[in-house]
Amino acid sequence: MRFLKIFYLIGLLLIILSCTKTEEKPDLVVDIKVSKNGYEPNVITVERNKVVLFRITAVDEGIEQEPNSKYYGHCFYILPPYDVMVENIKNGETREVKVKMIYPGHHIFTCPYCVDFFPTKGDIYVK
Ligand SMILES: [Cu+2]
Repeated sequence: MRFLKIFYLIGLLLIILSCTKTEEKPDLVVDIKVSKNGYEPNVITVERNKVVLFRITAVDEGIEQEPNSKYYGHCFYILPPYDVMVENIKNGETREVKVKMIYPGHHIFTCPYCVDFFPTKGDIYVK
């Protein structure tokens, strides 16, 4: 019973430590536009451990035309280990997310809604 408690606490701690979304003050702002032509810019280079405020603006409706459809709009999804998702960014809308860039190396961001049809894919290099 006591062992289970310890495992539970370790698990909880790992979840907290691996959380890359943050409420800390941003060190820099990165503005990104997303459309059927992809992300602009689609290559982003940041320094490790900086807090980045990503501001993502959708400039078209994405794969679906109907604003009430499930896959209307675009996403900004940074793949694991970041695993940060901003969904349903509607045409003309700007959404924000703050991420602490704790994992070095090459990471990919994409729009799972429409990446099979449009070049909505980009690279983040954390130095
Ligand atoms: Cu999309």
